[in-house]
Amino acid sequence: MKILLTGAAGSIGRVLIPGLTDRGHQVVALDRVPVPDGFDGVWHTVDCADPDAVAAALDEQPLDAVVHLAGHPGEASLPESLTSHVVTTAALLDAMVEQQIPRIVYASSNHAVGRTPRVESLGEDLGVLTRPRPDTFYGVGKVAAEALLSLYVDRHGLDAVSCRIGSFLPEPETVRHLSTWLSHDDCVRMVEASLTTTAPGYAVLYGISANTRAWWDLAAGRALGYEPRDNAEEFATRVPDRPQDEAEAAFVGGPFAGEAFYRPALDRASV
Ligand code: 15L
Repeated sequence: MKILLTGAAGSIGRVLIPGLTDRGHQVVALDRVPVPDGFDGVWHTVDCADPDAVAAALDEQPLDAVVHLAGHPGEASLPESLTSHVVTTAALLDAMVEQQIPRIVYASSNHAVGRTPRVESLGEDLGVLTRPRPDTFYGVGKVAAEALLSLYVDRHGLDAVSCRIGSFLPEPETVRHLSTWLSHDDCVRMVEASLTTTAPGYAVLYGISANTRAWWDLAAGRALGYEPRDNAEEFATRVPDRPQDEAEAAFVGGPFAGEAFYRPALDRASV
């Protein structure tokens, strides 16, 4: 497949570009930062929040799909979060409709449901039908971007898969990560399955590895062909206990659900 990948310079992009290329896909990179030294493919330096620039970049080559990773990976004000996650997704979707690009795989986040108390899901992993329950304005942005994808699927017949990614890291570093970890190799498997599964319409999956202590249900991902092979448990003896582990297990979003992340939605000039 020929795939346009946004957020190419980010941590997930830097893993997916070689990972998808090794699996025979042709990746066109897009990021707002200039092409890094040594990159030898096609790179568009574009801010995804600029609809004209996005449309022009997508128009430069025929594409089979978009993988949308671009967006600030942490908490910000509500307007910043909406621009980073919703406006960028809208710019891509409008260009995809115009240019008849049929599929998008979206890097959503576990923080779309991060305020779900762990106690409610004990004994039963959280499924994709649970209500959106963001833990931050970041999570609100992800929920809203997922809603926008669903609208474009219904209106225009696109295929869209929202991958609610857990903790994408080379290896788990905290006790929470033993539940939420997504390995680099499993991330490539997840995105490839989302790109190639037959006619998903609008679908959601949890982007985690096959962790023994998983909090989220992998059934929806498996139904789309995502078969994770790694397990955070292999690293458990290397993960130190920390005083905040218990608090981080209260809500599935971990620290993002805590009071340290409470802030006003809007920045005011007078404050
Ligand atoms: C995410 O979605 C964030 O981008 C990342 O910073 C981590 O907080 C991760 O989730 C996580 O939940 O560990």
